[in-house]
Amino acid sequence: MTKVSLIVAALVPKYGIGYKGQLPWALKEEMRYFRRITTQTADKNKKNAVVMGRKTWESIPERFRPLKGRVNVVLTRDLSAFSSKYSEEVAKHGNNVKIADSLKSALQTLDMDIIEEVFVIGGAELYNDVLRTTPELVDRLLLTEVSTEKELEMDAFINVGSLWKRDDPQVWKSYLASKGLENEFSQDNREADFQFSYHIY
Ligand code: FOL
Repeated sequence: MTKVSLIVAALVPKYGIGYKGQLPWALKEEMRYFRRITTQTADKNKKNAVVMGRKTWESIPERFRPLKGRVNVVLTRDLSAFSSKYSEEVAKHGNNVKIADSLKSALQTLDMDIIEEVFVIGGAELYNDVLRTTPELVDRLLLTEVSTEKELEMDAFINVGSLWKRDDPQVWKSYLASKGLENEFSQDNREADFQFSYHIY
C-alpha cells in the first residue's frame, strides 16, 4: 500500500500542536513551508494529496480550502453528515475534494498514477491514530520543531514516541532537493517570539 508523509509543526519538548481547534501560533514562513512542501511535485504531471481529519478541515479558513493545487481528502466517521454540511464546497471543487472514513480507504480511493506524495496533515486524533495503529504506512515525519520563551496554552499533542528519531540535517536537505526546493528554505528560522527548525524523523 502507498506510504504517507506526516507533516506537522510542534512545540518542543512536549510536541504541542494545537489549542481550541486552531494552531497555537501564526508563523508566516512556516505556513509557506507547509504550502510549498505539500504542493510541489518533482513530476509536473502529478499532484500531491493532503489527508486530514474533519476538524482540521473545519480549522482551515474557508478562503483557503480545499487547499489549492492538492487533492484534499477529508476523513470522517460520518460520511453523510459531512456531505450534507459541505455539499456546496465539495460540489464546487469536484475532483479536488474526496471523503473517506479511514486512512486505508483514503489511500485506496486515490489514483496513484496521478498522485506523487500523500501527506497526512492532522490533526492530533488522526496523527496519533496513524502512528499507533498503522506506523508501517508512515514513510517519514516532516516535523517542524518550534520553540518559544512564551507560555503557550496547548490542548492537542502529537505522540511521536521513542522509535522516531530526528535524522541528520542532510536527510532533510536531500528531501528538499528532490523537490527542487533546496534554495527556498533554510533549516533554522525565527519569527516574532518563535524559533523553528525543519526536520525529518
Ligand atoms: N504542518 C506544518 N509544518 N505547519 C502547519 O502549520 C501545519 N498545519 C496543519 C497541518 N500540518 C502542518 C493544519 N492546519 C492551512 C491552515 C491550517 C492548517 C493547514 C493549512 C492553510 O490555510 N494553508 C494554506 C496557506 C495559507 C497561507 O498562505 O496563509 C495553503 O494553501 O496551504
